[in-house]
Amino acid sequence: MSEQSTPETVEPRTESHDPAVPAAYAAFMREGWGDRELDLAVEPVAARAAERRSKLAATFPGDRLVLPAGTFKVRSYDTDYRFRPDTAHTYFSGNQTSDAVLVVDDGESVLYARPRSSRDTDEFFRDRQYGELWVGRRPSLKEMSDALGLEVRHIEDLPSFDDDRKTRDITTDDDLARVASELRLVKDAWEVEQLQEACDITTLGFEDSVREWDEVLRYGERWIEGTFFRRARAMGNDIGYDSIVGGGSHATTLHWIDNTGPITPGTLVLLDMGVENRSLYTADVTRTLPVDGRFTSLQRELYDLVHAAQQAGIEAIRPGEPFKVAHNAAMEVLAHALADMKLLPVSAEEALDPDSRVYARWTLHGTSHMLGMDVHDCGQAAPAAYAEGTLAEGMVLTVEPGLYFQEDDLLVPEELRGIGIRIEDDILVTASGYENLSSALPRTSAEVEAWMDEHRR
Ligand SMILES: [Mn+2]
Repeated sequence: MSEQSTPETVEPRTESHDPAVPAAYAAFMREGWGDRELDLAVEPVAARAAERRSKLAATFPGDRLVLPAGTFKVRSYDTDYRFRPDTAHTYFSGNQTSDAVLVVDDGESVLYARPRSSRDTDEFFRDRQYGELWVGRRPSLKEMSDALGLEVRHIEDLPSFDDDRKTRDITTDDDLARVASELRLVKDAWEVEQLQEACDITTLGFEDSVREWDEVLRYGERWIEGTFFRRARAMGNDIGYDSIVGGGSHATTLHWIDNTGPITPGTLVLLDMGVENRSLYTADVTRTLPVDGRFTSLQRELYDLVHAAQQAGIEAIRPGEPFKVAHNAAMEVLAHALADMKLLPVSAEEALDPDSRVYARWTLHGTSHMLGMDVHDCGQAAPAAYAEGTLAEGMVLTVEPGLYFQEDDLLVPEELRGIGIRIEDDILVTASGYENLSSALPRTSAEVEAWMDEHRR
């Protein structure tokens, strides 16, 4: 299974401005290189990935299952985004390199992968996408096999699978995508450690942002986005999703990822940011901070309402409860609060009727989603296993209620317009209840103020 025998079947990916490569240069480049194949130890994820593949194969006996990692996506012309493998591919293989395809064939697994460039072709010194001298060394087939505990073959040897056997490709087969999602619903102890690490690095990223508050005031939302990203790259793999930095009324835009606005004294700033760790597990945390370090009395009143709703949602979590239990508990609090504020056109009870939901004009979204290697994890699970299902020990979900008063909402008093507040934590379902994995960040209004005092220079 040596890649040395692979024929030169693909033209190197070059650019029109690259200098010519005369035969003499090409020939000279191909000789005189030492072989530096590494001895790699098996990675911790390998045994788990093998167990996961067994479960997956057992669900589809006799079928051939195909799970691609995906490839680079163009940002503009010949500039690509940083590669991040498909979650299901990595969950079932452990592999994080691009362009690989995991094939589980009646229980036997092979990873077809693109290895380091051989020195028998021009790829290693001419190819801008995969060439070792351009983008760095990819692992060899043997290195990948050793690290992942899997048989690994060259991607160019991937068969066409045009026989009579049933082949399911996860990118087109809904049943395979569904089962792959459902198998990820319950996290094992190692996965919980990964999520805890992601939350801990996320905490540092939030602290970094507050520590640089003078720069935040000078440069606005962009500074927080950049500051958090620096921590994510330094200690994790990346951010798990585009950071949402909503200063002032931008906080009422649920997925404000432009992050181009100012941070203005007297207002709030909503930060929804999560680090993806190097095993690709992500946190998803939101805090809403007073720019001045102190909430105004109105801001505090609204903040405390959202906190009370979140607390009710978190405390409702235990195994056997419906997935929606946190949402329902939080909405109960917020609907009554909105009724007390005389904003609802009907009573809180009437508004909470599933056929009404008029209170949601100001709460907008559900409070919870599963969390794991995807920020919206397990999204292809059947409703019966997820949104309509029950919580089980080992599941990790967010609880993130919010109140949003749009700038142009004529149905609320002027003083509320342009205020958005969300508080979000990452909650592990334990045998007896729950554990908050992101509890290192402050949540009550008093704790938030003390924490800002502590970290602001
Ligand atoms: Mn979330």
